[in-house]
Amino acid sequence: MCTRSIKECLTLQCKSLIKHDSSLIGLSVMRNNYDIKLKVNEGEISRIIFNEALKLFTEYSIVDVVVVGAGPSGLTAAYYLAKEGGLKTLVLERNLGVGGGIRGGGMLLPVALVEEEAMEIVREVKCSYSRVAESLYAVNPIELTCKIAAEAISQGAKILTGVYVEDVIYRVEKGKHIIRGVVIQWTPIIECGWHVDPLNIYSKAVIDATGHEAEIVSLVKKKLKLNEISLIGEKSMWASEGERLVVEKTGKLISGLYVAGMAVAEVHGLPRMGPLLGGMLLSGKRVAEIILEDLKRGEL
Ligand code: 48H
Repeated sequence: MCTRSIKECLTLQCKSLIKHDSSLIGLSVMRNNYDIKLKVNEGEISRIIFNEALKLFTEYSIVDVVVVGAGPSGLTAAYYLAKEGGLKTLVLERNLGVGGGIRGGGMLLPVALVEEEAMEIVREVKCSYSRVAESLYAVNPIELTCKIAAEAISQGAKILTGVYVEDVIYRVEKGKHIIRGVVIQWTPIIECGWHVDPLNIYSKAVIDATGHEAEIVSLVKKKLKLNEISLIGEKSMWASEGERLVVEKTGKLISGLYVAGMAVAEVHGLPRMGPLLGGMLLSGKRVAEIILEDLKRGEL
């Protein structure tokens, strides 16, 4: 008489079936892949994290370019700086995720529009799109910004989130101000209002890609009292002019300080354009190109 329970008999039968039926061997292999066996203890997990992070922070405390803001313009700039120039590029973002203001598409509808002129970038990062009007394409802004971020990282750029840029490093040479990096703090420290002294990232160039606020330009103007920097303030909606001018006016403000994306509109008093992305992408690409030219000319 069989002393096994029905459940035990069924389990045994299934096991022998998996063993003998070759069509089920794949299934048995798949089952094994779910069987995680962690070979380190909890303390070792922390030690590895500390070591890896320390390597990153040590290597990236001196870089070629700091990009402040991981919105569409900052991410695109980082992608081209790393890809075209092989520059040591660090993106600093105060939020926990990347994508900036465009993550919410148009009024939280998950769609943004890109003009033909910027579609090369969309195609290069292998983002999906659909043609919606003449020379105009619809994209999912989360897919696009995540793909630009992933490609920027693949090209060697680093992105740190939860890091707030609260000041800049500067020098004065022959009466001219030069920006030489940024002063950083963890965002939660800023948010809870504690006074904790910050740390610094030294760089040849800093890009203000902080969007509507133009935070870096505005703090440079205020703290260093630089009259040559204008901060006119963004104008109301005029989509086509906003898109055209934001790319045209992208560039250097003073030695070491560059501006891209919506921050350009804030600085130069340009119209806004709503959920259009062509201007942001091309502004990011253009600022990378300008920095690479300045480097080649020995101006950085
Ligand atoms: C660290 C900071 C700091 C700081 C800000 O707003 P963004 O998406 O900026 P852009 O210029 O790449 O793109 C603008 C676009 O999203 C947009 O808003 C458009 C097209 N609007 C048109 C319209 O009509 O309204 O990203 C800027 C990023 C954000 O993620 C901020 O969190 C970050 O910069 N940031 N990061 N330190 N001090 N200040």
